[in-house]
Amino acid sequence: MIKHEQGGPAGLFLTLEGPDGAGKTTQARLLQERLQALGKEVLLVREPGGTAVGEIIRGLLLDPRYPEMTVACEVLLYSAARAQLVVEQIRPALARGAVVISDRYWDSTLVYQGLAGREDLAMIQSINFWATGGLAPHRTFLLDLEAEKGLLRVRGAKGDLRPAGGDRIEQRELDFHRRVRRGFLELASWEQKRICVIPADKAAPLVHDCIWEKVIPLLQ
Ligand code: Z5A
Repeated sequence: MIKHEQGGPAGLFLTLEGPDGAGKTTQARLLQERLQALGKEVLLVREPGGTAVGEIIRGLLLDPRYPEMTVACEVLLYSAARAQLVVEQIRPALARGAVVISDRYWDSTLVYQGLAGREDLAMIQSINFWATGGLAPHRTFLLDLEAEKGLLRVRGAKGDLRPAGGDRIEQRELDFHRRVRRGFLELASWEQKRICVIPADKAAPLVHDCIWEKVIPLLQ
């Protein structure tokens, strides 16, 4: 795995990862509220996006009009948005001593484009190391949920798992989303110290409790 500098100088860098619909955005907000209630400065960002340049790249990446986009092109665009986010938002916040919560980070590229997308993993690691200056999260919470359940959450309760509608990535086949789930678990097995696997198939407040239990020691 990437050899990296961890978390930056003063703050705490946390990331949330997992398949589509695992509840990352919900958990990021709950964690932000809990930390703010303790008086912590919290920066919540999402990937791709979080900067003016990054939001434009996000629009391009998710646009269903470009089904021809290659996986290599995706790697470069996600990493470009990340490079901008790290310099503009994440590093300054960490330097102030803030807690940074990122809704997805480089593990998503390693999994969606590498392990599930079958693009060169070592190359993705090198590009990301370069793009971020080697800035790794202190802790990553992997929300683990079966692909079918996550897609049902995202696509509504109609029980329809067919890849119609949704953004360019949501439209991919169920088999791809199953590889995403397996890919995240594989990554977690390689980096057990950094990546905590959180079962996400329970009510949101219960999932939050599991995450919070692991955050408390990091605040001390
Ligand atoms: N992508 C990539 O390929 N490579 C990369 O490097 C990066 C990203 C950074 C980002 O789109 C897409 O880009 C993503 C991966 C790819 N793939 N897709 N599509 P996005 O940001 O729009 O989507 P996302 O990050 O996958 O988020 P999401 O699918 O919208 O879901 P989520 O953030 O994990 O979940 P949520 O928004 O919190 O909740 C989804 C629904 O489930 C919502 O109705 C909630 O109320 C409900 N929910 C949440 N928690 C629960 C629990 N515990 N129980 C029941 N229902 C729940």
